[in-house]
Amino acid sequence: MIKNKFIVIEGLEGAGKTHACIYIKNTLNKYNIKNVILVRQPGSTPIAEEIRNLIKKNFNTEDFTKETELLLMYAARIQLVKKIIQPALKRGMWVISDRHDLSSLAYQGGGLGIQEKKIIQLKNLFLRGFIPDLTIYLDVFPKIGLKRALNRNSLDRIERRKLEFFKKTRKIYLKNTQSDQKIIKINANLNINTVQKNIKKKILNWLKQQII
Ligand code: T5A
Repeated sequence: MIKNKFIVIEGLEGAGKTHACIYIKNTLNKYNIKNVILVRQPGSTPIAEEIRNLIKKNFNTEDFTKETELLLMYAARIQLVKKIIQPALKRGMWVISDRHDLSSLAYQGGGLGIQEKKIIQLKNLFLRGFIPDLTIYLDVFPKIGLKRALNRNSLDRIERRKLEFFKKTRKIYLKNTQSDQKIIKINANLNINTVQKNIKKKILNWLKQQII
């Protein structure tokens, strides 16, 4: 028997997170874990989706301060955690989230330069020790990820930032991957079939360790 879990997928734009979330859900289903919900951050509640639209919008006359951007990310996150994720976990559901608080540490901390300790204070204040059981970090070179994102859509406000921003963001992801045993890194520069095969291998191995 395996207790229900909270799984997070992280990575830069175009890393393949959305694909991975669906792939993991299908893999869990095949192993008879059927009660799985998918959410994304920012988003997945009506209010958090409004915040998402605001965050992605290009304003011509004004830009967000980095603090505003961080607080909006957290506002959307708390809305989702309290309204959907924690109640679902209480009901015995598995939750897979496309991004979580590591994104804020990487983007607003690494990319925008907000002090890590301030972001951790925010995390402690509002998430109060609520952490994922597993994070899968899809590691992609910024140039490759942005090219994939560009091939799919026009770029939003954050995606329009300079390559340097994403390099600094990736650095923080890599730093956290090295220091946190609950984060599994997957090379997402490879073709999608190989990435999926590697995700499956890691997930099944991790599931075996969760049997009680
Ligand atoms: N943000 C978010 C913060 O700054 N701080 C925070 O705290 C949070 C929570 C959210 C934005 O907000 C920022 C980060 C983001 O800028 P988003 O749309 O949720 O925006 O996130 P994105 O990363 O922008 O989403 P993308 O859709 O661009 O990336 P995904 O989900 O990683 O990639 P996916 O699966 O949609 O794939 C993108 C394209 O690449 C192809 C796919 O087919 C698709 O066309 N692809 C591959 N092609 C070749 N090889 C592979 N291995 C491929 N994997 C995927």
